[in-house]
Amino acid sequence: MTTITLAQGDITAQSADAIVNAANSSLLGGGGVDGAIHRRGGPAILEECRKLRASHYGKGLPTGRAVATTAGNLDARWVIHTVGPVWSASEDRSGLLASCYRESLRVADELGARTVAFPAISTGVYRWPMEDAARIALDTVRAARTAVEEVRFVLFDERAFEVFTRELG
Ligand code: AR6
Repeated sequence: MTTITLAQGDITAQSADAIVNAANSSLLGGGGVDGAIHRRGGPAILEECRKLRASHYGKGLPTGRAVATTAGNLDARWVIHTVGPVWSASEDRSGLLASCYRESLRVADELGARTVAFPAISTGVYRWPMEDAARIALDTVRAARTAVEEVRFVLFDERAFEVFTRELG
């Protein structure tokens, strides 16, 4: 039985077995959550990401997939990097957004993580509307078959926190 909890603030200040990063395919860093995780987590994370690029993910991590690295100096054992889809008004990419949550939980299960903190993937630089993103995130986690005991959504601002609170029902 997975419990879904909500928190407001900076995901890099959370304590969890795994913290999920809203990365891009390059795995080499960026802004938003990604920038914050690499800043606070330190260079060990980037070092492992570079190794992944040099081995299994030469072309980068595809959208909707997930892969784990060390969490460096974060208060977690692992960072699970996943690549959300860029929002499109003309194309329905919600399957890819759902896949980010499903694949991240699959990786979490492989690792034996019991608590996982997620940001609202794709709702920043990738412009996904918050209501829709919250619904997809919550529906996907509720439907997932996983041994993860707590899925914690860490929402950066008050509005995102309110939207998730409403959608959680
Ligand atoms: N903790 C929690 N949530 C945060 C934090 C934080 N420290 N910082 C931002 N958010 P984004 P995306 C919220 O842009 O849309 C990067 O450059 C933010 O308000 O981090 O998936 C990557 O390298 C928003 O609600 O991720 C990619 O290129 C949510 O986290 C690209 O951005 C996601 O915003 C990925 O874009």
